[in-house]
Amino acid sequence: MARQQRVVSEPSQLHHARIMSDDLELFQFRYSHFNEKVRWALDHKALSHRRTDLLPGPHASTIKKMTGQTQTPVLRINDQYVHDSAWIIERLELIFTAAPSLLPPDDQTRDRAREIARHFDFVVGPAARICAFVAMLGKGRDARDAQECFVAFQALVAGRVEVLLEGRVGQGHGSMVAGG
Ligand SMILES: N[C@@H](CCC(=O)N[C@@H](CS)C(=O)NCC(=O)O)C(=O)O
Repeated sequence: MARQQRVVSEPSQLHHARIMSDDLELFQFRYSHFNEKVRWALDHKALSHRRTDLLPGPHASTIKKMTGQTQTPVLRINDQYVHDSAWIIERLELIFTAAPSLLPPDDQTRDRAREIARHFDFVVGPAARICAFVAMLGKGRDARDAQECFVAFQALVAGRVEVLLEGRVGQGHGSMVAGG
């Protein structure tokens, strides 16, 4: 059975009554950059939510019943299921307007932010995954491959991360504490 974990936010961080009354549950893989992006988004907006870990493989039938497809992350907002990290972020922006914004206010900068997000989703994220696999599986000659891989990866990230962190999001799996 999937292990459930609850994220606890300080009441002072919760921005308005709507946030308090909404029931949010993230169905996630713990080790996935798409899932991490949504965890960061929820952290940034200080939205209290529960995280349910799924095991890759058996996850498919659970997620398919909710969304008609098999990819995580999926966010349940009350009785609605939203999948795709980009759509989840757009939805959070639409609903939780009083919480800190995830996207810049003007259209042009917003589009640029979405473009950067796509770059991380489809270029930087998969490159990081390959580096991790090379480093985990490699020995001897492959250790040099891992070094080269990280150098190439750094070039992909250069100049694009400054705006992201600013100390406002959790690291790793966010501010998660064990719970039921
Ligand atoms: N475009 C999607 C991609 C999500 C994705 O690729 N999720 C992977 C984990 S990294 C997944 O759940 N794969 C399992 C599957 O496809 O059944 C998003 O941004 O959420």
